[in-house]
Amino acid sequence: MTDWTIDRAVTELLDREASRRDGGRITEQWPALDLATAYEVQDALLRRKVDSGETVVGVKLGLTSKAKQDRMGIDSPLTAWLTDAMVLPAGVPVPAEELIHPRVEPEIVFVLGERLAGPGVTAATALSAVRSVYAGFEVIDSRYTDFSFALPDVVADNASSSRFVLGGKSVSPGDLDLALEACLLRVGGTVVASATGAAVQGHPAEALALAANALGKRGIALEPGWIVLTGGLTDAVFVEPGQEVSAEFTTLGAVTVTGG
Ligand code: 0L1
Ligand code: MG
Repeated sequence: MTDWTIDRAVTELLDREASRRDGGRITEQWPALDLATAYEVQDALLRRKVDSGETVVGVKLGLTSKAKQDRMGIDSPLTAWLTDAMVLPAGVPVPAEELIHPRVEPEIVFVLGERLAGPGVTAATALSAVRSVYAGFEVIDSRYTDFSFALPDVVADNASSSRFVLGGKSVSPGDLDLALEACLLRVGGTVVASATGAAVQGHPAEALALAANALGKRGIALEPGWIVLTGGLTDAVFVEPGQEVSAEFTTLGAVTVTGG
């Protein structure tokens, strides 16, 4: 018999976020926390954020690339929520004083022009719903010590979501080959990693289809105007105070974040 509930898990994770405190895996204390229940925790956590004034602006995928899956030791992609409070305006440093142990990762980002509802969404239908494509950085900040978690833990924790920033250039999806779109990740001017869009499920539109179909199973559609982060192309990197981390894409241009 456990005294853990969905409500208690939400309270614990939100308290860790607010007090900048990491902690152990919830699954250590609540081994019966399965994936379906973890998504219920994630949705309940979103409801608390919405009740406190935040607005849903889209969804993110996580663990869609081998680089991320190998680093985290989990080979299943996942979905989570994006809210307006997670938007980091271009040029604003990562707010380290509000976060626990932020890392940043480059991503290909979609903005939808049309509604997308699974099941049965293919990469081709998914791409036809995309209005524009951006380069982006996600700032992740796990509420677990050392980013150490099992799949239900990270799903419950809204996939380590914290902030995200979009590059300044909007590209129509028909104007680039997203599988071949290359990204160079630089920390303080030194290239530390590189990838192409194919790193994300073979093509970022496959990731978008995956999100539409996974959310469709829960009766949720992706709405026009929503932002979709398709998942880290490379492993995430720490960003030191004052340090610049940039991702330079072939067609999408460059996006930069600075450590706060
Ligand atoms: O984009 C991503 O793959 C983020 C995954 C979230 C889990 C994590 O790396 O903390
Ligand atoms: Mg990410």
